[in-house]
Amino acid sequence: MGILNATPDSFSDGGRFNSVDRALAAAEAMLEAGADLLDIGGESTRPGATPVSQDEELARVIPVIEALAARFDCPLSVDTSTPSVMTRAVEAGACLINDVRALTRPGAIEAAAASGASVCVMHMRGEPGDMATRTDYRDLVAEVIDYLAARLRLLREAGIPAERLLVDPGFGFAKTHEQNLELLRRLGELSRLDAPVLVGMSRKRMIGEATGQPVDRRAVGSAAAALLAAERGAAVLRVHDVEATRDALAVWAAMNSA
Ligand code: 9MG
Repeated sequence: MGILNATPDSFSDGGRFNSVDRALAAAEAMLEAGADLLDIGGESTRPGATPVSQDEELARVIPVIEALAARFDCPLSVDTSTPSVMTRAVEAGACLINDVRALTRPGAIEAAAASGASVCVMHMRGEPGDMATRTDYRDLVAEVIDYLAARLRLLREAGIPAERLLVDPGFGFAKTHEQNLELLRRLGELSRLDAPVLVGMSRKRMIGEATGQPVDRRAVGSAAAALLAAERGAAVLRVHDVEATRDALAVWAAMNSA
């Protein structure tokens, strides 16, 4: 899953991709590099990022999804927590709703269920602005699994079929560096949820802390983390650096088939 930010304040692309033409060019490059799916978001989840209004989010995301759907035959995902954006994005061509707030906003479950799209629910505590202070867990992995299991139950009860649901443990969301590493080490335990696991560690602080590299030099560390996640059963890898990730996975696949 290639990350396509339609946000002027995105921490890792510097806002270079906030026009439709630039989004198309970035999408083409990611697809050539081997992306199977593109995730388009109009609001940064980085702590301290400026919140955007619903109208602004729609204006950023919908033209990009429409243009991508017209140009490429590639599944599209919308990264949003806003019900109206979910509805409009699916009408425009998205087939997956990627919600870091796990459909907790009022009306989100109804919008997602009515859209017919698949849904990825992520574990987080609080909001990006306060999540750094909410890292006290008794058993991190057990609590992440319990939270995701409860969301899956609720969404199935709301009429979203199990085969349309994905889960994400939320690397970097209300987790310390050590907790992120524990989550990665124990990622295989999420198989208990019986849903495909999506992970996003690309260029995040946990990669910076492990490698000592600034955000624009984290491609190798991010690819290593993606490979470790894939080995532990992750089905979808949300990444900025598609080529580096594909190469890391190709080495693993070659070893497995030798
Ligand atoms: C939007 N976004 C930022 N980080 C993410 C992550 O780790 N997972 C998912 N599903 N979305 C994310």
